[in-house]
Amino acid sequence: MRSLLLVALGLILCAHIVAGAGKACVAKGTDRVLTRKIALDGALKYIDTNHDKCISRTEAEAAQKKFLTLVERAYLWVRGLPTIDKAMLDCDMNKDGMVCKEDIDASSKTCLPHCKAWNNMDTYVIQRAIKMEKNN
Ligand SMILES: [Ca+2]
Ligand SMILES: [Ca+2]
Repeated sequence: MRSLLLVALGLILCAHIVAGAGKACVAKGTDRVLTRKIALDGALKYIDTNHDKCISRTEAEAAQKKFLTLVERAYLWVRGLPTIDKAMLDCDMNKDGMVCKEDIDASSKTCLPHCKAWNNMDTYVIQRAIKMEKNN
């Protein structure tokens, strides 16, 4: 019964996404609700290593090395999928080389704009960081 309710919740959330009315979805393979804010808060928590509330290019590059395997990085490169250059272009709205709160607030249409992007941030950064924390 509980799983039926969760499936129903997921379908309702997905319908809202499709309709463009909602700003949440379900994390892939789970029953967790995922939003852009959750994905970006996680990114800040685990990528902003000097805790200045901004993500620099250096921090983004370090996160890519820390959280993605060599094979995953090669796959992104070969497939031409979003790179750090593209992420900075999409997210650093004032072009100062850092992604800070004001950039995040102003970039909802370009920086992690949809569920798939939130899921990628959740899967490849947040959940891996949580797992690394548990293993330490
Ligand atoms: Ca930082
Ligand atoms: Ca900026």
